[in-house]
Amino acid sequence: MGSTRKEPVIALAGNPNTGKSTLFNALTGLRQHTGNWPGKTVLQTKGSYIYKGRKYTLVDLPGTYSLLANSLEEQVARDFICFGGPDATIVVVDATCLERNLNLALQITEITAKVVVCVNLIDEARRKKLKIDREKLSCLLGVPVVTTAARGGEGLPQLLNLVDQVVKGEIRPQPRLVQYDPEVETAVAKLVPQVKAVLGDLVNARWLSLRLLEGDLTLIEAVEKLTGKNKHVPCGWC
Ligand SMILES: Nc1nc2c(ncn2[C@@H]2O[C@H](COP(=O)(O)OP(=O)(O)OP(=O)(O)O)[C@@H](O)[C@H]2O)c(=O)[nH]1
Ligand SMILES: [Mg+2]
Repeated sequence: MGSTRKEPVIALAGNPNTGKSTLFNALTGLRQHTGNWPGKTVLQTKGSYIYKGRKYTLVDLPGTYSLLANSLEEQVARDFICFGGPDATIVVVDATCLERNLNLALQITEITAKVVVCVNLIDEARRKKLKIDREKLSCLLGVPVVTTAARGGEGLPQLLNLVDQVVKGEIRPQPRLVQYDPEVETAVAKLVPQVKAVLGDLVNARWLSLRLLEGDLTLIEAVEKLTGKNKHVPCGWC
């Protein structure tokens, strides 16, 4: 994939109600605008922030529990992460129900390694006497993890610093990928070279192979557009 844009684009993903918009507002302030995702009735919110003299664009994705494209929102979030070429993706998870939230985090790290996990609502977790072992979580996921309380601004400088480092390649996350049953892995191993032959680096070949095995029709459609005349899927950014 890779991007030639001067201004890095950061996607903000996460389950509903995890504080994505609170974080988005805290980072972008008044520098934001809304519209619809092209051809969809789903609201699109984009904004920008400056970090170390560099302008970053932030895209607040719809809250989703998965990226399996069961709803318009899931499709929008998936297509942006998959085809929109964000320079990094922040996955906002709820510190008070981490396990449920990590499902989406794992799905996203299957698509892209350029991920920072933001464990938000850490103040709520503290109140409930829950302790988050940030380093262990980071080690288990293979991506940087930061704890935040977006409503009070706690942890935001650390988050911006990690995002900046991932964008610049100073941190190269190495997500621990889910290993599936041998039958699935054998099929994936056969498909990956064929996907790469057609799409090159445009899409993560392992992830796409898994989805093709599932028979995900929305994705086949998206890939057809990608390989079509314009080699481009409207991602809302362009
Ligand atoms: N205590 C606490 N509350 C927070 C924090 N971040 C967000 N909230 C609250 O959590 C609620 C949901 O926040 P939103 O920012 O709307 O969540 P969202 O992820 O954008 O939700 P969707 O757009 O529906 O997916 C709001 O009432 C926020 O004020 C935080 O760090 N601590
Ligand atoms: Mg929101």
